[in-house]
Amino acid sequence: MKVTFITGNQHKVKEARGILQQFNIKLEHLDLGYPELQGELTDVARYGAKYAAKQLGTPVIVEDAGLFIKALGWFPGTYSSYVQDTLGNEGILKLMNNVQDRYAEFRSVVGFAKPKTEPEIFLGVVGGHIAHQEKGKHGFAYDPLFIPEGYDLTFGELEREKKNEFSHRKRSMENFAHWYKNFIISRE
Ligand code: ITT
Repeated sequence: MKVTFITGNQHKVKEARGILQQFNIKLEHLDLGYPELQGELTDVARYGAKYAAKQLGTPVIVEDAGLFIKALGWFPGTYSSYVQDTLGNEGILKLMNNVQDRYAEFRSVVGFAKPKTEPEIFLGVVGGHIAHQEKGKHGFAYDPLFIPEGYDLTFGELEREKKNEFSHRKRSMENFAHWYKNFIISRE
């Protein structure tokens, strides 16, 4: 059983492969590029999956993710890519200077589409806190800032296998995998 993952982010591919292999789903990777709307993660994933499936003529998944910080009105949220490339983690830490409520969520939405049907979407969320400084060399982007609930370490300090046990991506990909298995079986 396999599926094609459209993304420009190699870190996501490595994480998703680790997660989906537990469901015996082989992930093929293609950096096709797709127009990313500015909007809700679900809309971006829906549109991206539909667009890529049409272009390729095969079923695909895409995934849109972001870091949502409560005290900042859930910023950077859907602006996570732009903010990572401009303010970066140092900029986020400055915005969080003297902020007591450091609650944040990583959210992930997987979009699955076939060329001729409407897309399906699958959500995953993990709660946690923004650290007072960057920590750790694992993971990517916002990982050194994010301390998942129940832990004293950031995602940046966790090995990929550990992050993969309970991350936002684990949860969205797992939701997708359960659905996909039933979907494939129901067509056999
Ligand atoms: P795509 O090609 O799949 O869109 P992307 O890197 O642009 O890859 P997103 O738009 O989904 O990915 O992510 C928005 C930002 O959040 C971007 O800067 C990512 O690097 C970052 N991000 C996404 N998932 C993350 C994770 O698990 N840990 C840390 N940062 C993450």
